[in-house]
Amino acid sequence: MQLSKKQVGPFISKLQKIIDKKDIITDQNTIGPYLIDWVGNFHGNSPLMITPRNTEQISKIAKLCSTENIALVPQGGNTGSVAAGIPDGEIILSLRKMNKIIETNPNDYTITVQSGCILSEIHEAAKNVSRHFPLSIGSEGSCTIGGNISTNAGGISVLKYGNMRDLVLGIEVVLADGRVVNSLKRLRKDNTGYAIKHIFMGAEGTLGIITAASLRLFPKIENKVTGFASLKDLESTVKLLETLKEFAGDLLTSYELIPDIGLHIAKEFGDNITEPLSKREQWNVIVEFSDTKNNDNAHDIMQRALHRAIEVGSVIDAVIANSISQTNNIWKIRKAIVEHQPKLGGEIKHDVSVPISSVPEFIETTGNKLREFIPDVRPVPYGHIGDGNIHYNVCPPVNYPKILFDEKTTDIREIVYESVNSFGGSFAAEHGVGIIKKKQMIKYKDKVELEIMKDIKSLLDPKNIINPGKIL
Ligand code: 2HG
Ligand code: ZN
Repeated sequence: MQLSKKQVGPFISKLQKIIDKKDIITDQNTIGPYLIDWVGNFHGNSPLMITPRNTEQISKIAKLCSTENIALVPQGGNTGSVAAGIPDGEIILSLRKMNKIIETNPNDYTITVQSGCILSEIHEAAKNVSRHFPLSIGSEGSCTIGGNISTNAGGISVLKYGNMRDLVLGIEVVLADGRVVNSLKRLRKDNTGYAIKHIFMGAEGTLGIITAASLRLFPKIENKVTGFASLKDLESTVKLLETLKEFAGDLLTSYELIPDIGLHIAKEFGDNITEPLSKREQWNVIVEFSDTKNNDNAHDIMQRALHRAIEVGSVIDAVIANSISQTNNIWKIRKAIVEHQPKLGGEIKHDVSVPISSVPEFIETTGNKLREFIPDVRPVPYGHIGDGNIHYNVCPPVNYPKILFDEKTTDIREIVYESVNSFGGSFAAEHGVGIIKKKQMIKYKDKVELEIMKDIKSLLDPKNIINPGKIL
């Protein structure tokens, strides 16, 4: 399955009949960065990286690998956090050079792209035709759309626009035997049996290599309004969300939880961040409205909604940014938490979701259980509370020995995931399963669903050559 040292040379000769020499890389220094996942926890190895430029080449490569029984790992921008794109001796098939915008159709509100396109480039291409592509995630400057689709990425706009899955109209995929699923249709309605495209979304590259996709576009956003509110208690996050939905409906795009420890991280380690409110409270949210009209409407509605929330007592204090620098400052807090959290002496990540109304109780209960296990442990639950997806990351108590904390990782994970499960939640909300969460897959995934997944995998990839060892 993996390429032995002896096999590398003859295999390269065969590859050279399909792709250019310069798209075949064996230099370990060049391959190095593609062997480490974004979190830095997982170090893989690979004798070879190839960077094909079109679907036809990928189809021939898959066929060759299938015949020769050689496994490959598709990789996009390598920004994932569950090591789904990291090889363990397999070849890396990088999609980076498949980066063309194939066509934009503003009248149909669609864009068709190759899978190696960087997300922010798709944002720009949409803007250029007065449209909006809404997937918004921290790594948008380097992640690729193929990876976004393969992991069914989420981010800060799911509340309004849905997950990546909801933004894909059509897809082109190369299967393990080299066949190409050509379903790049730009249709919003297509009831022709099973929705095959959906099995490749969230499959983390285990069922085929996504080579292109047709995506939904939306009207261009002309005005964004960002607010920051401190809340009476955790329960009030749900109440404020209700008020905002009632006042603003579809204008509400993001609703992100920021705990006081998040503000502490941002202030302590972030780049010149000012706290938006004069008094730091335990629970806070960032609220964003986006409007297709450039007038005061969104701002006025946010002001009225926040006033109402203060009147009913769910919000203690709030501010609406009135300049770009104030807006940036608020979002810098959010980014600083992601970046600087490990500086609290380590961090154990949990990307989980529970029903929105259960989020407060889930956060409280899980915190209590963790504190029973390690007194003064520091949970940092933050993120996409508007859709029930919390990054329930856990940091050690102040001055706690790192080795001791690392030793407790398995127990901490167990506490968090058991708690998630007891609330009917998911142990993998938006980052996927990869290698990191395979144990939880066996423990928590519905048994029959798991069987069907295995059946689909062996149907589409009987020799187990595409991203073996991931998810299942
Ligand atoms: C985010 O929401 C990312 O910024 C990363 O999903 C979250 O792992 C994390 O802490
Ligand atoms: Zn997230």
